[in-house]
Amino acid sequence: MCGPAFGIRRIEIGRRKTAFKNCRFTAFQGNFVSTPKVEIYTKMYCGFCHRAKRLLDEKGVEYEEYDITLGGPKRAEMMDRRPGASTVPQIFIDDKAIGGSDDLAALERDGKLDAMLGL
Ligand SMILES: N[C@@H](CCC(=O)N[C@@H](CS)C(=O)NCC(=O)O)C(=O)O
Repeated sequence: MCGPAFGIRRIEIGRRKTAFKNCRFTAFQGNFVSTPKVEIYTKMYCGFCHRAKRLLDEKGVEYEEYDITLGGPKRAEMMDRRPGASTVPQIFIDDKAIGGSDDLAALERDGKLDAMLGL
């Protein structure tokens, strides 16, 4: 959850100093606005992963990609965040589990994705 907090991160918005936690900031017309944090767990040679990333790229959204082709701690982290997940990609927006490529596409089809991405 991205929201005001004390002592985490301090940034000036207009004349107001506000602290936020778990937020990403983007400069916009001289001010900073918060943008959702998008994360995607992927594997090499995964068509569904490419499809999900293409949609995010088309929207001009920045995201953190974690390649778990070889397993490792990031795979364990993904399983922690989405217990029972058996496929990649697994996508998170502001720490909320979205699901995979089909789920992302469904949000887009239903006209809900842009708002979730802060667009
Ligand atoms: N419906 C899922 C399908 C995802 C899927 O089948 N991904 C394949 C890779 S492209 C997968 O994870 N297979 C199992 C594995 O690689 O362990 C989605 O839209 O994300």
